[in-house]
Amino acid sequence: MADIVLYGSPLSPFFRKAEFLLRTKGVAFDTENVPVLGMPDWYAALNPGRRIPTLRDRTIAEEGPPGTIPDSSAMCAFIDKKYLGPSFYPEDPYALGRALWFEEYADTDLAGVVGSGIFRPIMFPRFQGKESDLATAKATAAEKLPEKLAYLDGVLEAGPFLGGETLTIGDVAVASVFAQYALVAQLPEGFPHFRAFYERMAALPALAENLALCRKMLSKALPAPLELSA
Ligand SMILES: N[C@@H](CCC(=O)N[C@@H](CS)C(=O)NCC(=O)O)C(=O)O
Repeated sequence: MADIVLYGSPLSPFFRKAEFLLRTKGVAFDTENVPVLGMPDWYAALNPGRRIPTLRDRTIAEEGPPGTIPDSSAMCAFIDKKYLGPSFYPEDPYALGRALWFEEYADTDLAGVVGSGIFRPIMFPRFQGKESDLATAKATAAEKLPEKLAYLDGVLEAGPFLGGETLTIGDVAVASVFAQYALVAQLPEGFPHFRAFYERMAALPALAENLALCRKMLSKALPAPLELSA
């Protein structure tokens, strides 16, 4: 049994972000499946907002709320401080502030568009054997996504990562959230710096392993990513 448990689903971008840090640092962890649709009642005691993921450190407590951290940003900071290996939080104050800004931007602005506006309308009906709400997904892709990608593309003109030369928590968060789009839709035209960034991140084993599992989990409901610009 590993010291760390991640409750949630690999399909959650926030779970994916924490998983990326654990995998990169070589930390063994167990997962306990808590789906976003149909969360069990016991889970509310661990995560008062009833959101996934939640992390447990079994060295602190093996059950109940003690030992748990019910937010991905909080658990990533915990993982980074507790375990050796590459740090995702720059020492330099400005670089740290920028890294946390990109994490926040990913988890709120980008996740709102990509998760609520594209992944959910495509996948949630399919999980229940219904048709995707393609009209919502296409409208979001056409009207809301370009502004977000244009911003990130502009930042990435200056270097391979959002903060320049070094990979930070901001890059992990943006790639983890954008993966929600890439899992269900073909990559949009344009935004060459962002596209190169995403493809570089998606090739890293810590993300590639998650994506392979997610594709397998989605394959029955969605055999191939959709073309949203048609
Ligand atoms: N700030 C939280 C956000 C977590 C979150 O919103 N998770 C989504 C799934 S990806 C969720 O559980 N939503 C609950 C729902 O839609 O009912 C974190 O970073 O962990």
